[in-house]
Amino acid sequence: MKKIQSTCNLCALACNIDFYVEGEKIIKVSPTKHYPVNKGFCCIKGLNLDKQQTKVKKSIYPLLKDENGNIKEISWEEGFKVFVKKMTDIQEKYGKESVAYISTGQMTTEDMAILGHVGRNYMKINGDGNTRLCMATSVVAHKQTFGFDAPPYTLKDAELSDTLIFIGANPVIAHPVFWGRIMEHNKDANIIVIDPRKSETAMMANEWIDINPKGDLSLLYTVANVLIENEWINKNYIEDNTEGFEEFKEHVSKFTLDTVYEKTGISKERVYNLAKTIYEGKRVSLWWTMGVNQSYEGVRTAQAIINIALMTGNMGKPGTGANSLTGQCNAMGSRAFSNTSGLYGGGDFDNPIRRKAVSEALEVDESILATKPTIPYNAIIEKAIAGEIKGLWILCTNPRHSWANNDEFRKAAQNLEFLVVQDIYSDTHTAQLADLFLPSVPAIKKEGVLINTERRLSKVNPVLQKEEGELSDYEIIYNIGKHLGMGSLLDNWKTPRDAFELLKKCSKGMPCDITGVTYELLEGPNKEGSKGVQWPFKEGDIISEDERRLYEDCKYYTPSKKAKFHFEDVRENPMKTNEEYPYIFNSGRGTVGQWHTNVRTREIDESVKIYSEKSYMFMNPELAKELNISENERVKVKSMNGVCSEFDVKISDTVKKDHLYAPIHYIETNALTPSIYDPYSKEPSFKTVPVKIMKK
Ligand SMILES: Nc1nc2c(c(=O)[nH]1)N[C@H]1C(S)=C(S)[C@@H](COP(=O)(O)OP(=O)(O)OC[C@H]3O[C@@H](n4cnc5c(=O)[nH]c(N)nc54)[C@H](O)[C@@H]3O)O[C@H]1N2
Ligand SMILES: Nc1nc2c(c(=O)[nH]1)N[C@H]1C(S)=C(S)[C@@H](COP(=O)(O)OP(=O)(O)OC[C@H]3O[C@@H](n4cnc5c(=O)[nH]c(N)nc54)[C@H](O)[C@@H]3O)O[C@H]1N2
Ligand code: SF4
Ligand SMILES: [Mo]
Repeated sequence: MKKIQSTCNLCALACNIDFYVEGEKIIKVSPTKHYPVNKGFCCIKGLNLDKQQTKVKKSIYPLLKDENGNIKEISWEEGFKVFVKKMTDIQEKYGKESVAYISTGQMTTEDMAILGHVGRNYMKINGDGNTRLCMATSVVAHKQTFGFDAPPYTLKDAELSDTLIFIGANPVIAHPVFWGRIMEHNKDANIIVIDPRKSETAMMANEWIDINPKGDLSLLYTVANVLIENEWINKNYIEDNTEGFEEFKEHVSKFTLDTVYEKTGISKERVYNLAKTIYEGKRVSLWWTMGVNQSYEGVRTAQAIINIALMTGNMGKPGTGANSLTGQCNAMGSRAFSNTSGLYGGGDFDNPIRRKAVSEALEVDESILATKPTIPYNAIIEKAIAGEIKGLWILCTNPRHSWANNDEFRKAAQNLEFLVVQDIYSDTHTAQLADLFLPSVPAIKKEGVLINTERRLSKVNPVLQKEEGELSDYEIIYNIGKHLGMGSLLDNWKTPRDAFELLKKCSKGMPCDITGVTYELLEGPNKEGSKGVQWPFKEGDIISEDERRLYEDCKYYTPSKKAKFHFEDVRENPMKTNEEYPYIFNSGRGTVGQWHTNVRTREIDESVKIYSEKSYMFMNPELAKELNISENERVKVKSMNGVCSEFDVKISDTVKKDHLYAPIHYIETNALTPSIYDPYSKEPSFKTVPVKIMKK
């Protein structure tokens, strides 16, 4: 029996799992004991990583839809030819940018890199990721404030904090192993949760701050003002390591305790106490996720969190930080190495120094490199609806379900001349719309690197061998490149290992320098096995500690080396409740055992047994009484975007009287969410939708 250590490719913790394999059968799955992230624990999703393509029928060969809608299996060779013919015909007829792709934070770094090379560099097309729905806000916030998309923390910081503040984050459900570490190693910490809903994490916390939806920016500015007025700030840190504080101080002076209740629903005493708690904490860490990022003012809200950490000196020290938790296993890989919003390794497409460095690393002429950032996800969908984009390639994401106002994706697909979906399942809502379906093997048969939420690189190793005819994402994309005629442009890209070596070279001298990381290091240099490696890790660096944080030297990546305070006036919610649409519909993760569009997790028996088959939403008992709605009654919910969806009602006091909460794992949820985005990050404002309820 062989033991193969690999990485869970679901959530952003990227736990390591040991697979015991006999022949071509996985006999046992157990969380890796020595791996610093999960130390012998994992959640039900990781434990069932072997259950992919087991219950649900898999395809090995491409599927092509003919004019009559009939689907037939074709050979790979034919599949590549059809792809290339259709996409190049469209480009010739309507221009290069009439084709685009949408990818993911769930493929390996090497997959994303070669996709960026084929799509962005060679085809000269736009290509965004589902990370736009998720981390785009944090990316922009980090870039503007720190000068680079570099989150400061290591996960251990949560164990070392005496005060942990979670803002719009529900790690009990979304990052369960991380939460487990806090419960095991930091029981006495003061844990505060800011969430309009009594989430599972709020239930476990010392204090639940039951904020009005999107009251966060007003709350955070008021807290900042109280900290300043009481001189509860770290003047030395501010002076030495930041810029823009005086302007920020002036800005927040308008946010007084007298008006905070009406803006946030939190009393002035509680807001004062929150500021005092931050002041009194010795090691304060602030953690945020989608309750912050998915907002029409997400970037400024994320920066308001960072500002509090900066002004109190809670940065770069154990147990501190303004810490954005990522969602998908490789969101960090896509951020630094996908060639979508910046060059490989970071840096703008128009930065001549970076262009030279990257073209030398890739051994290509500078003219090959993409010249501008991609247009964002929403623009790709809008252009498809408008008929400007005619060919679309979707990889490892399920937008017919997960995109905001998701019927818009159906409309977009309808208008396309050619939709290609590359997935491990051919029956997803998106794959069902495809003209050409390209089946990839799941990660259990793939090789590559994932970068987790604390910037830790770890390796996905093939636990099972591919069957005859099966291809990995890397091989599919590589072959498309070959059939497109890339020729010698693919010479340095033959395998994932080749791609990784190129990315290392591109990262040289950048904040995310990984020149010292090798596949061998990630496979485990000693008997114990791999512990992963956090970036930066330069050539010649040695691993002395399992956990490393950034900004310990107080040097940021801006030209002045100082972090910059960013702030702005609080915006009105572009979609406010009114008499006709009086309730706020919130959405997010439902259970630990369900993953996003529930494509992969439907294969986990233990999870299927406990979750509801039908879409449901939580409703407060008082509202249920007022509307005369009983438990499990199916009701219609209509949103301001004009769409109607149905949900079973689960009566629960975890939601406030005029709020509703629905898990995202059902396609009904995103039928209701609006096409509203943060102006800087273009991340959808998923979480607050005015709706009305109609009895059936
Ligand atoms: N089991 C499971 N785990 C997952 C995933 C999954 O699908 N299933 N997905 C992964 C991914 S990709 C991601 S991005 C993460 C997401 O992880 P989280 O962001 O922690 O999860 P969500 O449930 O989307 O949202 C968190 C909380 O934001 C709150 N919220 C809504 N509006 C507001 C607001 O205005 N202000 C504040 N302060 N809070 C608000 C919601 O009530 C919710 O409790 O989870 C990852 N982990
Ligand atoms: N209302 C609302 N909507 C949301 C959110 C919310 O909080 N509220 N959250 C948003 C967030 S944060 C996210 S990240 C998105 C997630 O949304 P999606 O990315 O659409 O969700 P997934 O179900 O993870 O889809 C991944 C797809 O990739 C396939 N896949 C898995 N492994 C592989 C592989 O190795 N190769 C290939 N080619 N395919 C593979 C799976 O079968 C699945 O079809 O949803 C967003 N939508
Ligand atoms: S906590 Fe996340 S990374 Fe760990 S096993 Fe569960 S889904 Fe996988
Ligand atoms: Mo996400």
